[in-house]
Amino acid sequence: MTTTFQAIVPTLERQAIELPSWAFGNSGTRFKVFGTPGTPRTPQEKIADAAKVHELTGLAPAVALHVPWDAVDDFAALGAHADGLGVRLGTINSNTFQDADYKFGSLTHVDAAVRRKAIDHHLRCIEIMHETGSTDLKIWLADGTNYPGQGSLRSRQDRLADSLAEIYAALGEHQRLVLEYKFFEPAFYHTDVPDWGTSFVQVSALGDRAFTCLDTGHHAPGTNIEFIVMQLLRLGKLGSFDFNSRFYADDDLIVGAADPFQLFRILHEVVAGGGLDEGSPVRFMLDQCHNVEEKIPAQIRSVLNVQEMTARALLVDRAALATAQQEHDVLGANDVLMDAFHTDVRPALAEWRAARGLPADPLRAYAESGHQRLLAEQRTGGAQAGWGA
Ligand code: PSV
Ligand code: MN
Ligand code: MN
Repeated sequence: MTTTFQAIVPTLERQAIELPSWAFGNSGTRFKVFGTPGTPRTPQEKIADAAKVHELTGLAPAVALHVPWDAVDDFAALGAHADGLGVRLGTINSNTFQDADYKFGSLTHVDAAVRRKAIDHHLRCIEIMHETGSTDLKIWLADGTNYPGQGSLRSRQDRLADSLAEIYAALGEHQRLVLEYKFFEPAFYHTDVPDWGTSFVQVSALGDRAFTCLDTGHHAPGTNIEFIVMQLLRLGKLGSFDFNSRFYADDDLIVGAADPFQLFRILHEVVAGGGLDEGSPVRFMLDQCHNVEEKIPAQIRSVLNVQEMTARALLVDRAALATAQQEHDVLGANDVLMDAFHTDVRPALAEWRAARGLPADPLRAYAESGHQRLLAEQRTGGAQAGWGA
């Protein structure tokens, strides 16, 4: 291995992973939402929990909000609250899937009045972005149908394009739109933005400040996600990641928990495609919902997992890999990748953290701090995350 840990430190120093506010609320399945003591009751408390993750890891300087799950009267004041805690407000996620009017779609709906309402919701999100200084509007649509013939696939796509164009036109100069895709759920026959290709087609029609968001849990089992990462980077349209992991469907589990090797392969393509270079358009975010585990340690575990796999991906000996590929050295090329994947970077990262005044072991520091106990005593009647709320 010719790349040293020292050589990758400048890139690691730049790494920032945005946390979703909804990860800190109680969430669950359609069977049961189990409460966890100490769960935040307000957006302010969710931000405080996210700030704790940043304080212990130095990795998570921003918190993504979900509108209207994070409803406050004064978003500028919420931004000031975040600043005071050492973090900032990040991506604004819109929500067009819980209002009864959206039963048959939102931005794709056949009825112009419903489309108007959904577009107006996004225009309100853009106003909020101006108040919070957020740069990204993330759109994930639940739109789709359950049965063949239920809707016109093509007309829905045309209406989506028109709705997105109106939203895009309202963006400020420094704001971006990222369109997330998901192959099914809650619609089961078709989803209006099911795959990266559809997202790519739609955002390409909008302009330079529209990108695709890749949620790692939103693909059919067996999909080669790192190939999609490579392709979107190659096309300059990878705007952001929603990291999480899954065993079956959109499980939203701790990133790197189900398939650490896949996370490594994804980050290898990110590094190879310049996604971690200065000025790269790629933003990193978690999109997780913790059902039974404590939320703050779960987010700490997740950002550390992303950092560990990033370090391993950065350690890939790219010159040796290029030579092996050129020479059709199949096993040699694979060895170069696997050498990096099998490198235990945890001791070096712990040392590096300590040198920056961070706890060498953030999870242990959190457990020993007694913070969770304190939260459980202080907070009663914690709020549920948006799902099922
Ligand atoms: C629904 O699948 C989802 O998990 C999407 O991934 C969004 O990013 C998230 O909810 C928040 O709206
Ligand atoms: Mn997502
Ligand atoms: Mn999802």
